[in-house]
Amino acid sequence: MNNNFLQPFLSKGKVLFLAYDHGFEHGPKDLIGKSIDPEYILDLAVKGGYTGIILQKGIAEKYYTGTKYQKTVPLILKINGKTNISRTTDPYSSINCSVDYAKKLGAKAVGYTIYLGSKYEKKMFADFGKIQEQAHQLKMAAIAWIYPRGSAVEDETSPEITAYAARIGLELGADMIKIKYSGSEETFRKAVQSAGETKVVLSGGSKTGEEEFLNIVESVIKAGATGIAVGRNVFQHQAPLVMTEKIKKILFS
Ligand code: FBP
Repeated sequence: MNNNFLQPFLSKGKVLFLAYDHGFEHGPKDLIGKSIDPEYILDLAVKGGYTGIILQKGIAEKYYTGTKYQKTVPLILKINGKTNISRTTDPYSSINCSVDYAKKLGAKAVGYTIYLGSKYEKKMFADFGKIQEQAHQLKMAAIAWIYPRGSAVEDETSPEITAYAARIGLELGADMIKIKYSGSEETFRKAVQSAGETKVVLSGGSKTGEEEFLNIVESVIKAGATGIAVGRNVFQHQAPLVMTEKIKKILFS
């Protein structure tokens, strides 16, 4: 069964997502300068030509739904979240929004994080199983953030575990997965192959040097990724729109 649920996010067959759930996941310390203001980020998404924005429920309700932004940038509603205050070795990120409500807020996709290898992975697989079916019934895409993490995981970004994460995405029926960089174009290609018909996007990661980040973007696109979801490497950059243009040049040319 093939579907077209990712269509609203595609531009020339690629996606460029602006991730903005860091206030929840990491706290306001990540939201340097103007990026503390959700409107500033939504303006950046519009001006930068992002093909999707990732928000938690409260920000969508107060700044996105029914506004000019809703007409311009499609929403991926992140429906689970956890903080980094309770630093448990085996993470679980609880659901705080239903798929139904995400649809009401205008989302075209829902996002859900699975911590592969956590002792709670079975609960996350069960959650995502239901979420994926509900999303498809409502003609929305189901996007899985798949981050290997927990006491059983020695190296969260090893080539083997990254390819395994990608395969889990395919087998769970995710339309798209968001995974971390595995260290090289060759190993990322293996992950893309493992994901089969499930589309793969890079999860940006913490702020690095500009050239280093652009090299990673280039390598994942060459490896067959559909695009990237970026947060800190753009909104913590001194010139976010300039950085956005550099990323777009790699992605869309
Ligand atoms: P970045 O591009 O800033 O890394 O954002 C991607 C993202 O997945 C966010 O959606 C999320 O807040 C964060 O990374 C979680 O990263 P981690 O759990 O590794 O701290």
